[in-house]
Amino acid sequence: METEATERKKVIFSAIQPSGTITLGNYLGALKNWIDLQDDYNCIFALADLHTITVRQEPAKFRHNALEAYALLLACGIDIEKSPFFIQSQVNTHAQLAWILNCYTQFGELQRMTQFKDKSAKHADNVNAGLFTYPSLMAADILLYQADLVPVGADQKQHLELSRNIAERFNGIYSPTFTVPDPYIPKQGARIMSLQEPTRKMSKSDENVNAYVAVLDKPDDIMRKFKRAVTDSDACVRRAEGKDGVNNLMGIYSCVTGLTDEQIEKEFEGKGYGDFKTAVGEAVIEHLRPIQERYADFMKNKDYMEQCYTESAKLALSISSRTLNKVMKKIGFIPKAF
Ligand code: ATP
Ligand code: LTN
Repeated sequence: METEATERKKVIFSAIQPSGTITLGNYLGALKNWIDLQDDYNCIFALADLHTITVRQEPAKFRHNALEAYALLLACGIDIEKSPFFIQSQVNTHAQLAWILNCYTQFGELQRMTQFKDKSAKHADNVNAGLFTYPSLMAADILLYQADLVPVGADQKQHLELSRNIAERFNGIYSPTFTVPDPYIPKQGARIMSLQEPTRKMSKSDENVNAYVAVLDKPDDIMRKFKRAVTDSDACVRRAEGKDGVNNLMGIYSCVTGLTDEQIEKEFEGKGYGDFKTAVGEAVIEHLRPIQERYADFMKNKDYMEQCYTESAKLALSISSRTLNKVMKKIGFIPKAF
């Protein structure tokens, strides 16, 4: 066996669906962390577009959303020299391993997934088998790269737990094949709430556009949404139980300025919510400005993007094929002779 001179960096895998516009919640809660992880880990990122068709998509819009999400993630700071960032549907091993893992996943396990229950209630007219087996595709995404850690939000924890169970089951039936992934909990985990109903998370599928800020929203719209944000009648900028709206605005302000709660409370001592909301709006606009500019540049340079996702897909295919071949051999499929 070869001994490695330097300790191997841990592998991180994560993905996001191109299912619509990317919100400030997605950015501060997930994407910003991805960017910060790139130096310390071997990161592999993907646009999980196969997952997206569990909900019916209009082809032109779907294509646009995927390209927009790809450009935006590059603009946020994914550096493909460090971290391959590919499009899931372009790497065939994902759908192949997902089928195999479906045969090592129990019906009852999938039935217990809360996201399946929620989404099937929401899209009652299209409760397709893909929506049901979505977690085994997610397990395939992760296990193909032998990921040690997976940064996920609270809503995806149950799916990650299932990925671990599938990996352990397969390893137990055959022999160690998959790394069993752990969730990665960021040091500073931001959970951004709706600007209109601050007890609910900010979500891009909210029917009320004032409830979320999209990373690509125009400055005027961002300011308008913050000015309309729901607060309380206490009229004092401080973090306290029950002040969900203000707590959320403080959280957002802290994420984009790096200020602590105490510093924020001090800055707005004796000032009203009007001043505070304007300051939050301005800080968010300034934080997003360079991202929006880079996004516009990438969208003008589609050839460059094509090069990025193609190179990344080639690399992803070569890494993931090693795992898939191992799996197929263990199960007893006849090896390909071509
Ligand atoms: P949907 O409205 O379709 O549920 P969403 O906006 O909630 O979409 P997802 O695509 O489910 O977003 O999530 C993408 C990533 O962003 C996940 O890692 C998720 O945990 C994170 N995320 C989503 N919303 C928030 C939020 N409000 N605060 C922090 N992180 C979030
Ligand atoms: N299901 C996730 C996106 C996703 C993912 C993954 C996240 C697909 N495959 C693998 C982490 C690891 C979502 O909807 N947020």
